[in-house]
Amino acid sequence: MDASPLATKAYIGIGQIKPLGIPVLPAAASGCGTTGGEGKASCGSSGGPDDMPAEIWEKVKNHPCYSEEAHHHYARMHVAVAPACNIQCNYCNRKYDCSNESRPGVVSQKLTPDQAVRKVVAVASEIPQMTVLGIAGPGDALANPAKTFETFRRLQEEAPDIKLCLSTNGLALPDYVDEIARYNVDHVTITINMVDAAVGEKIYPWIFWNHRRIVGREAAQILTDRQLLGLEMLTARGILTKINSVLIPGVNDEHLIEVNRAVKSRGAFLHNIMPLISEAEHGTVFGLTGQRGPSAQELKAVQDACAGGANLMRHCRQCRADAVGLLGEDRSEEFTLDKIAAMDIHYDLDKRQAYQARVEIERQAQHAAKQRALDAQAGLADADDDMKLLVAVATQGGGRVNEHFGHVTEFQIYEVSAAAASFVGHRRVDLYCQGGFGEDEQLPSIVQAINDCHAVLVAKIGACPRDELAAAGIEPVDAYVGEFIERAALSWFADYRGRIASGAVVHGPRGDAAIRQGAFTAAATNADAVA
Ligand code: CLF
Ligand code: SF4
Repeated sequence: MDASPLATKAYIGIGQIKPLGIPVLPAAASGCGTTGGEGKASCGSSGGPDDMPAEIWEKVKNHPCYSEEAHHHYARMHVAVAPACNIQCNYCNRKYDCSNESRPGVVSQKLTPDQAVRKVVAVASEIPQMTVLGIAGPGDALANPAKTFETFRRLQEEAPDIKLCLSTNGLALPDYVDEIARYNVDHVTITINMVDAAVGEKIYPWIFWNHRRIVGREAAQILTDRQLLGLEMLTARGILTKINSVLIPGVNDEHLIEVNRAVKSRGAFLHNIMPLISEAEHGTVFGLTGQRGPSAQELKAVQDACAGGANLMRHCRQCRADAVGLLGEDRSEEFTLDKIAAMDIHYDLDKRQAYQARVEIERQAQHAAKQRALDAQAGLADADDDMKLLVAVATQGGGRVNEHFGHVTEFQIYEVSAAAASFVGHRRVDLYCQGGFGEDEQLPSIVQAINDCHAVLVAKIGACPRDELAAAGIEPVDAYVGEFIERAALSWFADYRGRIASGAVVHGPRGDAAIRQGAFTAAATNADAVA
């Protein structure tokens, strides 16, 4: 398991938001495994609008990507109006979605701005907690400026309460910052995989810029210069920026620590380090040349090494360019053009706001209840206990242990010590329960996905998976049904420490875990659905 010695701030939660323009602190020279220690772990953090500038709170509180807590309550959608791209990434095949922002799968339907606006209004009517509209491909939003900005312009008029979000590779960004500001696009994601052209030429074979195709190191140099300039320009205008970086083992893994420093110094609000998705059947250069994606341990090591720099996002689902719904779910099939045409669409702003007010009350109640549960546990920890380990959690929401093992398509992973339990990521798995019976062939891949964990906290688990997990050294735990996750993890940890002390268990390190290729979609409940 990861041996990072200090608590990390795993994600941005309420109360962990820093204003823009904070000075750069030089990262410790020891690189991987170092940590900033700039704040408490997420567990036990209080939070709310009092903890940050009001204008930043307003921008992030309902954005599922910019606030880990918000993603349990609020949804986003993408409209695929941007098919063209102005660069080539070695992890992308033009026949597929942009791998930066989506799992490699063909976009179902490319949309005109007209169709896109109708779709957004339809979704907003049906899903009142949908608060953010993003344009994230399937190519590059700013390589298709007319369609992108026409969509934003119309939406500002027709659905003024929806936040606008844009994702770009950054090459054209400096040319469009004024336009982005004009349409009140609150959030911009730039995919920055390197700040050194020697690294960049291994990722980007060419760019198309100033009417010509440029290759090699020159191309990478122009790209990095444009990305960083665009970031600085957005920061100067107070537009929140998120940097996505694709972790490519052996190419940019340790270099991402430098990327993190570079983007933080330019005011980036959030850094999202994502695993490379690479399979030969995707037809990408990396897929065809056998470039692998990172293991779970490799991903966490780089993320941990960046802790203390720009705030880290760890709940990204690498969603499709036409995704609809909460992160981790995809309801796009409910909103095809045919189905939208048959809908009676009525955009009711009051109804949306009333619904969101109820969501907010529930969210605050959950937050307060969790805080009370954790406060009750405070002070029980042994201050000298520096052991840290990972647990997997089966949850269907509400921040509680409340899902059956067999129904899980995504485990949440928490790092737990005597003092804190922090969300550090998620692991997609194929469903074990297949309509009344357990699919034992799935078990090895599920074990592989959480193989770095010492325990799995579930609401219920059958005898067969229980035995297989135990044989693999992962303790199945169903003693905390309905408990808040952090409290359950801390209680289990205290119990585990007690059993080590009494000799009832022998503690040992865990191994690495595999990251399942491809993002979860609704269809992924069928094992065949995702490549
Ligand atoms: Fe979409 Fe991206 Fe906006 Fe979010 S996604 S354009 S910032 S609304 Fe979010 Fe999806 Fe990860 Fe992107 S989970 S891939 S980070
Ligand atoms: Fe593909 Fe996106 Fe890279 Fe363009 S920026 S090549 S669409 S991954």
